[in-house]
Amino acid sequence: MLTELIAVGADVERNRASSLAQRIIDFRDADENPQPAGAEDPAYAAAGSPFRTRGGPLEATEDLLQVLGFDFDLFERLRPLVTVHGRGDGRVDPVAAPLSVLRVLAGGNEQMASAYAAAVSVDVPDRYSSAGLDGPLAMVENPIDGRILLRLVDPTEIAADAAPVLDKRAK
Ligand SMILES: [Ca+2]
Repeated sequence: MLTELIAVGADVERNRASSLAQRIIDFRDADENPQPAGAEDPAYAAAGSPFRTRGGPLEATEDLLQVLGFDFDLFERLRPLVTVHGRGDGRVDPVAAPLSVLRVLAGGNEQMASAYAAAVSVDVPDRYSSAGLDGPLAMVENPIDGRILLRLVDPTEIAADAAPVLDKRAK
């Protein structure tokens, strides 16, 4: 899903997006075993990068710039979509995310993507913010294997009286 976000959100060719996604995972995970198309410290050294993998969560969106292969142009395209919070949870900003990105994150479910797009344009952000979330799209790290997952948080999980537009969504 992270690959999809990079590919669609930043308009990056899919193989490159997959590699970048794997490098983000390697940047964060504690091991030194690179993903198939990822990069651990030896690759950073070989590429002449001044940075090394963190072995921990991203602390700021700008940390993406330390990941091998990310440049400022790519960062600028991704920044509106991804925010990084104190404990390493990145969340897609649904207000900034275009429908094409929402569609990807909804697993191709056009109806769900449209419902979320409509929801964030109404008053749902207040509900998420009162629940400590920035929006319905949460990027979370699987604590077991460190994989980064994206999931949609159903507004009805947060407030029983979600925006009327969401009532139209098929259950
Ligand atoms: Ca690794």
